[in-house]
Amino acid sequence: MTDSTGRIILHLDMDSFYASVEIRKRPDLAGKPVIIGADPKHGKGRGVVATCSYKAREFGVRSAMPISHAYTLCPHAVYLPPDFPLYVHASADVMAILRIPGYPFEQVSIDEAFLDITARGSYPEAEKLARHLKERIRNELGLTCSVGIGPSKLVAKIASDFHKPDGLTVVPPETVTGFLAPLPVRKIPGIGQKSESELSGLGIRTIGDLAAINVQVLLARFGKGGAGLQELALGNDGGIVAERDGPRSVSRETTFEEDTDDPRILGAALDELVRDVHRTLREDGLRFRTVTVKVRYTGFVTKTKARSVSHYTDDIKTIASTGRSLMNELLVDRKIRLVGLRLSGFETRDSRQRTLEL
Ligand code: TTP
Ligand code: CA
Repeated sequence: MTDSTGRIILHLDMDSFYASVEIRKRPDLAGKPVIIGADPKHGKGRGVVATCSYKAREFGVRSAMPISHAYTLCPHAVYLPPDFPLYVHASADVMAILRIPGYPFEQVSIDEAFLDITARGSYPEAEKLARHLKERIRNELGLTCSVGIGPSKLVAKIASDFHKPDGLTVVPPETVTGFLAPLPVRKIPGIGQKSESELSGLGIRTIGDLAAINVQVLLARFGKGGAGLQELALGNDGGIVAERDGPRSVSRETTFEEDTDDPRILGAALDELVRDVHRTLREDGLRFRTVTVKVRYTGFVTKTKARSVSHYTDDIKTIASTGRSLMNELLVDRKIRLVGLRLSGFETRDSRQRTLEL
């Protein structure tokens, strides 16, 4: 693990991204509950919420919630289908503002990026830059974002989430421990529901609890990973900010109108996902090694299975046959609500270069 002393990392995350981009297009929606996702069909809709405006969040609506549930919480919201090309375009505009010569940059998702701004020299100077970036995004793009600044990617990311929307949270090194201590362990990226309940079983609820516990307890419970967990609680993730070589995965999923175990419907749905991910793969000039199939059964239990092929490829037949066989392995005596397909393990430019040189 590298020493994070002396680094200044900025993390920027757009506020209610898809919803904000839609509201920018239709200013009459400002201040209203706006929900982006599947068609709610008056409460009978079957897909999920992609995101929603902060007004809709006041009603309890959240990303990934079934759209039917969102409808019961907020029937009078404005429901819009996602317009991905519009969001990709808006994302590119944001990232163009963040790519500043001299500062290492890393886009993490459609609406999030890190900048290593150590070269600013001090936290007050870093804060000035953050204000400047927020202003440019507001004035030039008509969008708001939340920014966190800290000595590691981890602290910066937790800080950007601390005040949302339109927040700015600066956590200089000497304040890291105090900042993290009261937060629930769930705030650490990578700690999900499962780890949270395991930690809770050890009496660990806050990041401060996790930082303070005897590391032997963590080692006994989590093996070698236990020490890493405690490092995270201290704000050290060792990660550097480095531009990634394109997207890390391409995925699509589809929710059925009615839960089904009909092999023809399942097969046709998978075929369509295969064509869809393959098109994106070709458009982006990517070659993959790993195929993952996700199946959500009646009752929302979700399982995934992944398989890697021996060579990088962009062959549609490989996607189709690997996808089919993974889906067959996931078929049990239960109806299926959703099928998803993901390609990952993309060839980097470096490895492509090496292949060409051989
Ligand atoms: P997030 O940054 O997680 O959420 P957000 O930008 O909508 O809201 P916040 O202000 O809390 O950051 O995700 C970015 C976009 O990714 C989001 O606008 C829509 C999409 N998304 C989904 O499609 N499904 C999901 O489950 C999540 C979490 C996000
Ligand atoms: Ca966001």
